[in-house]
Amino acid sequence: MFGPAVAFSLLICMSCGSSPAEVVAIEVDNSISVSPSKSTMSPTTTSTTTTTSTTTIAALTTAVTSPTSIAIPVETQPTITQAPNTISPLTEAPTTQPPATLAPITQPPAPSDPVGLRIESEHVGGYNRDLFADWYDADRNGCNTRKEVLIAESLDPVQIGSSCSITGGRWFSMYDNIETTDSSSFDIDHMVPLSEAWDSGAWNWNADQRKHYANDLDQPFFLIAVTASSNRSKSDRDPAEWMPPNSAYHCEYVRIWIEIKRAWDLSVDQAEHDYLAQKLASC
Ligand SMILES: [Ca+2]
Ligand SMILES: [Ca+2]
Repeated sequence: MFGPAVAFSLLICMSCGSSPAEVVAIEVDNSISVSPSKSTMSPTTTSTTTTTSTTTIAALTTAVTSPTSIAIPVETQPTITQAPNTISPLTEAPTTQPPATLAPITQPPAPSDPVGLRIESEHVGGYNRDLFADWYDADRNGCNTRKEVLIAESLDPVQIGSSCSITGGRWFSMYDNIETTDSSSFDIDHMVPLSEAWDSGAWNWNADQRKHYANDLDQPFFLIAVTASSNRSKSDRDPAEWMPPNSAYHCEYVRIWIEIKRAWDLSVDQAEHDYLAQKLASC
C-alpha cells in the first residue's frame, strides 16, 4: 500500500527515534505531493487569480474614465466629395450584320398566261442612275444613242451634219399625241425604266449588261422619243402605276413593255402582271 518513498520515510524516523505522530505527518505530506489534480484545484490559487483580475479591471476602468489621462485626438475627416453620378450614354455596338435581303418570291408563268413573264416581288434598294451608262456611240458613227433614236423615229427624212447635228426632222410623241420639229423638246424614254429594270432583275447584272440595256437599239420602240413632260410624268413607274395619257396607244405600249422584259429576262411584280394580263385581254 505504501510506495517506495513512504517506506524510505519510515526507515529514517526509526533510526532517529521519532514518535508515531511525526511519522503520520510525513505520510500525509507525501500523499498530497503525488496528487497533481487536487493541487491545481486549490481554492487559494483560484482566489488569488480572481483578486488579481479585479485589480486589473479596476485600473483599466480608472484609466478609461479619466478625461485627463486619455487624449482622444479629434479625427479630421476629409470632406467626402462624391463624384456626380454620370451615367454613361448607352452606345450600341455597331451592327456588323449586313442588312437582311429577302429572297424574291418567284412564280414561273403559267402556260396559258398571256403575259408569259415570271412573277417576282420587286428587288428593294441599291438602284443608282449612275450604275447604268449614259448615251454613248456604240457603232462609232459619230451619233450617240439619243441621236440614233431621233434619226430612226423621225417622221420626215433628216439631214445629219457635223457632230451628228440633225435638221429637218419631225417627231410625234405617242404618249400624249404631241408633234414637234424641235427635237430638243423631246426626251428619249426607256420604256421599261432603268429603275424598273433594276428592280426586275438588272440588280444582278454586270456593268456591261447595264450599259447595253441603257443603250439598246435592238428592241423597236424600247427607246422612244416622247415629250419631255410625259417622260417626266411617267418617271420610273410600271404600267400598273402609270399608263400614257393617249389611250389609243395602250395596247401597243403593254405589248412593247412585255417584249422588252422577255428579251432581257426581266420579271414582273404581281400587280404589274395582273394589270398587263387584264389590259391584254381587252386589246
Ligand atoms: Ca452611233
Ligand atoms: Ca414593276
